[in-house]
Amino acid sequence: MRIDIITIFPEYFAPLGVSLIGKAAERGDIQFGVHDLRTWTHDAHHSVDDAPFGGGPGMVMRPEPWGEALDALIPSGRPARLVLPSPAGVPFTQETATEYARESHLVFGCGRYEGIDARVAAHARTRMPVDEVTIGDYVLAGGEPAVLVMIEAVCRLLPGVMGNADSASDDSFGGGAGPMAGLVEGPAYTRPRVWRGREVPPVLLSGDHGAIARWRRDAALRRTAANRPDLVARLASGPGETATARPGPAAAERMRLATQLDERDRQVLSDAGFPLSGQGMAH
Ligand code: JAH
Repeated sequence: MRIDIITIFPEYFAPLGVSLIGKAAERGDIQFGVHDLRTWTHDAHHSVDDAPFGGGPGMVMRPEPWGEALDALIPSGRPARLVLPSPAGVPFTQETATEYARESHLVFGCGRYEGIDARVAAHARTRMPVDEVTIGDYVLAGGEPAVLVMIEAVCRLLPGVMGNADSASDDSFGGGAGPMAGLVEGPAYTRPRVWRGREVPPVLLSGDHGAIARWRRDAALRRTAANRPDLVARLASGPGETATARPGPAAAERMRLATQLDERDRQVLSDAGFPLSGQGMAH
């Protein structure tokens, strides 16, 4: 996979040389290009921003350097996706990461100030897919940390990048169609069996794989109920119950998740303070 990054702070991306992603880059499994946007300025001050039309606070990134950068980095006729982090974007999720991991060329554009002149994304959309994405509901000073986050989430899914090939597939949100789909991970334990008077749950030492799987699912359900009521709402409701702006894959996903809740799951959730209405459910 090739990944290009356009930023006014190239030094911000030094961490891409570290750890498993750094090793993958050394092997050539990922090719990174980190580019200073000021390369494509022509004035003496290498200016990248200007005052907003219509007034208001702050500055906006000028379109001309962005246009030249994208022209230089994205060959026409070869597939590439442009990703622009923005607090106004669509949520970047594990599903987005799996889609990006299938791409051959990702280009990340890091905005600063009040964002990039909107004509840059509009023009780029005539050439390639362009995603404006958010990694969460908070405002950063620029897109750089969001790009590091997305690169980590995508690259750990590439074949051969992670040390353990199957640990990428069944962790929190990674379960896809697996038994833990829609749940966060439960707690994990290692040696010693007793630490500061605290024992590892005995079922994990029992060798009873069925009992261990059921215990882990109960623990995951309880932790999801405590920490992520939004995820429990998706698990517990069928496709007809949650209002959405427009019908889409979300409805089918909720149906699949809802039908995966068995009677024991419903009891665990009920005990955790989520009485399930039964509305629109099979039982
Ligand atoms: C802030 C350009 N979803 C996190 C996120 C992503 C990008 C930005 N903020 C938050 C941002 C200022 C300028 C992008």
